[in-house]
Amino acid sequence: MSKIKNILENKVPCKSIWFMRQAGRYLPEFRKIRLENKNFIKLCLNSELSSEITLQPIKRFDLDAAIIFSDILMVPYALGQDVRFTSDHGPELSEFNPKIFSQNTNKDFVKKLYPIYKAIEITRKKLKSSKSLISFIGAPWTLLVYMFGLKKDKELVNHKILQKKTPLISEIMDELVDYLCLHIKNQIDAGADVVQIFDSWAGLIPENDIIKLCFNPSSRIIKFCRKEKISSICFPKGIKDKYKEFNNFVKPDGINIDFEIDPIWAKENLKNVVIQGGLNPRIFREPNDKIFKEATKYISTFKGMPYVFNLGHGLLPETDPDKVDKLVKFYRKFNE
Ligand code: 1CP
Repeated sequence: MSKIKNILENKVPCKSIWFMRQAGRYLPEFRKIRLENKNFIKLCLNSELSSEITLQPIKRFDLDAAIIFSDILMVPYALGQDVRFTSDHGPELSEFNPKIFSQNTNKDFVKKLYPIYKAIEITRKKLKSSKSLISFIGAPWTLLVYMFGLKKDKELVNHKILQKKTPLISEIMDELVDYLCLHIKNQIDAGADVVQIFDSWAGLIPENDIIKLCFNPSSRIIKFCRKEKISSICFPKGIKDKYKEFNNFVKPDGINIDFEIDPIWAKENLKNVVIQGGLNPRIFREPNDKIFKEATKYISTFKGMPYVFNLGHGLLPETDPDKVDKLVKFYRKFNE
């Protein structure tokens, strides 16, 4: 059993480290492949290259988990929306069409995503059994933000648009949960041993809607994982002290805290769950001693507990890989 699955399943205080968004943008070896593969969706659907990119950070830093190289927006793509990645504006999706959405079938959905499952299969064969292979999905709300174009820059579009679209959003959300569970199951069957659920835009949800748009759909997904004996980690980024209510309501195996959450508060308030992450990825802009000092805060707060060392959001594109390497070495030495 992989170290991280063991921590999640058996709540053992075992040392482990990986980073969100570890495979990609900041690595020169990724950028080289990316330069030769201008179409990002096609790159995600190239199983051999996806596997190679997944393993790049493992080769460099010998981390305890690999996260499969793919994207949360592969699901809207598989459900019939055009998805384009532009370097200046982030992802751009064609307008949501309810008619196209309703014509989707499980069979077509799985067929379109099959190269991801193949990439997982290839990668699992190349990874040591002690290393976890993490699969992921975007949480329904975060996917809907992209699918319906609900976000302009860092803010939610105005409440009127959201309210007008709410009945359709609720309807789509229910169906989306079913597709996401299917995608989780297929990734696990292909060889992944954990699923992480990224709700990167949970912090944008108006207070009155958080149960409907975040807690309920996440809870349905976690119930599915529990029924299928799949280890899960939720990341409801930006919901501040509602992390506690989220954890009590959704009950995932693991919860990734974001960098706004005080680790001591997390230790006191997030019970019956494995805590992961927290360190601000912006810390890599600082000199090494400051990085180590900040990392020590998390390591010592969660000492003796089943904690997975990670960040409070993904590695930023401008991160210096050498600093990541130094932090991994510091973490290993600290825990010797
Ligand atoms: O232009 C490029 O080279 C593409 C950059 C890129 C990469 C490397 C995108 C576009 N996605 C990815 C891979 C990716 N995305 C992974 C696998 C690699 C890894 O984690 O190691 C994962 C897990 C994601 C998840 C993802 N995609 C999230 C959730 C996590 C988060 O950072 O909040 C979100 C919101 C997306 C959407 C997305 N995909 C890509 C972009 C530019 C965006 C918008 C958000 C962003 O700027 O990251």
